[in-house]
Amino acid sequence: QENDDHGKYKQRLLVVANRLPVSAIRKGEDSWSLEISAGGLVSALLGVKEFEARWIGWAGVNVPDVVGQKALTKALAEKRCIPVFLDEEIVHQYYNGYCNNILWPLFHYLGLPQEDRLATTRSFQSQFLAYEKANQMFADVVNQHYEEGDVVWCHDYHLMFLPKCLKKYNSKMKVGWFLHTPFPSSEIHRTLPSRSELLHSVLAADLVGFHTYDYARHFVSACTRILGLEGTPYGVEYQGKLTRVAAFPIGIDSERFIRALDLTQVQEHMKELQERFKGRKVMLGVDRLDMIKGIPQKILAFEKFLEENAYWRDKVVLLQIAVPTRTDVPEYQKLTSQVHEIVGRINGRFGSLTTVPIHHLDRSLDFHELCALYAVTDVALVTSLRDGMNLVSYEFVACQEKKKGVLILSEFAGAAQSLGAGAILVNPWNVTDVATAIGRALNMLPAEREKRHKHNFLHVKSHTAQEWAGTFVSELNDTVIEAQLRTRQ
Ligand code: ADQ
Repeated sequence: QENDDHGKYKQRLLVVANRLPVSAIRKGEDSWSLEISAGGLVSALLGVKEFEARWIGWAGVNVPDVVGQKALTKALAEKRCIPVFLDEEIVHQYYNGYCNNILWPLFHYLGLPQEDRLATTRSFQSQFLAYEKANQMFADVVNQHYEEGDVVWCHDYHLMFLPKCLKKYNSKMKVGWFLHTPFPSSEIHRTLPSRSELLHSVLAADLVGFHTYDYARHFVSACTRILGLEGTPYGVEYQGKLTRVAAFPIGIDSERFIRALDLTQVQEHMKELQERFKGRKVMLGVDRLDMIKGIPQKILAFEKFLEENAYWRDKVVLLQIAVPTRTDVPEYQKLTSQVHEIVGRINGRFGSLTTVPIHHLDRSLDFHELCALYAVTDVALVTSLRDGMNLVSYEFVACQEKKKGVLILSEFAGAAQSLGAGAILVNPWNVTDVATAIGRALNMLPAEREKRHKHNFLHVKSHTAQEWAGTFVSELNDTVIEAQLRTRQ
């Protein structure tokens, strides 16, 4: 076990998430290459120095043979990662099915997929059983590696069943659960056939966390209305104890972005971009290609803006970077072609032989390219139809200390609660509203831009990912101590 700077043992933190923070590529029968994927959660936990963190999760690959599993387990151990092996059928039913086809759209208020609503209803039961089974497999691995005093932090909608499985193994285990998506209104949650099972299981945790106070309130009211339990300002009374429910808004590792702007590679990318788009204002969208991000709505609003503002047609460009995800799901394939079609039409309508108004890229950018792009942008457009928080808006603000560009932000992103005062808030479903906001942002005077940027920059700088993770874990420790004191009284 590790010591901290004062020679004290560091508390162990088991972070349980569907995916490990590494991608594994098989090189031979018993050899693997691993690449760390730098997500928000990874950098958040890297910054938490007072705990010794280990990750438990699925490596994203099917490894049917024992030799391969042993070799991968060994390779991952060096990165402090512990794998959960899921076979193809479980992945299909649990991950693609229950998680991505049912919980994801429902938690974002999009309902069940339109075309196969009946098919989904029919396959619901088997997918839910696979979900329970997968969660039990995660619990088995956690239990094998758990040591007394460890803190177990479960993440996201994939693992709502986990707290209950863990507490069955050991009621003294300190268990926290955090949701990265919105928790919808209880009227929406009520439509889920497995609504009660999921709530009961999450309530088995000691601490339940959300990005915003609204999501926490929705959760408590679902417990009150669906399970008939008593909600208090601190949480929910459940089986003789209080399950603490609270908001823990995530942040980013802002210093990493700020520092990157001084790197030579980033400066070079910036120069190239400035040269390329000289004389034009740059508008930017960076999203995973997902229906919750409102990409078609954003592009249609930009079209409306160009339609009504002939003056701007050759003076502004929209760069939309959309990294494809869940590419094997038909709904996502449809979204990709829909976006391509709209972009093609608008470029045909407003482009010339030498320029087009929209540059759309279907790929991921590396960190340095991304920072350069954020830094040269005049107006960032985040038009999520729903979004737990939205870190892109934070990253943009962190990179704008020089330019003081404007953020147009959906009122349905969790980030609207923290960056709302500095951003122009919009309803992404209303293209006229977004088109008007684009005009306002492009014409905004420097003094107003500066004032708005300052507000958001202070927030992004002071509410970091590291602080988020540290606060959650210490609150979990405190919650358990308080509960023990209460039982002793
Ligand atoms: P996501 O839905 O993935 O996260 P977001 O919070 O915006 O959404 O984070 C996306 C991350 O991916 C950002 O760090 C961004 O830089 C990166 N990214 C996106 N497109 C990219 C591209 N084309 N190239 C390179 N990088 C790209 C979920 C929830 C969010 C919540 C987070 C964290 O849906 O609401 O904010 O988890 O809790």
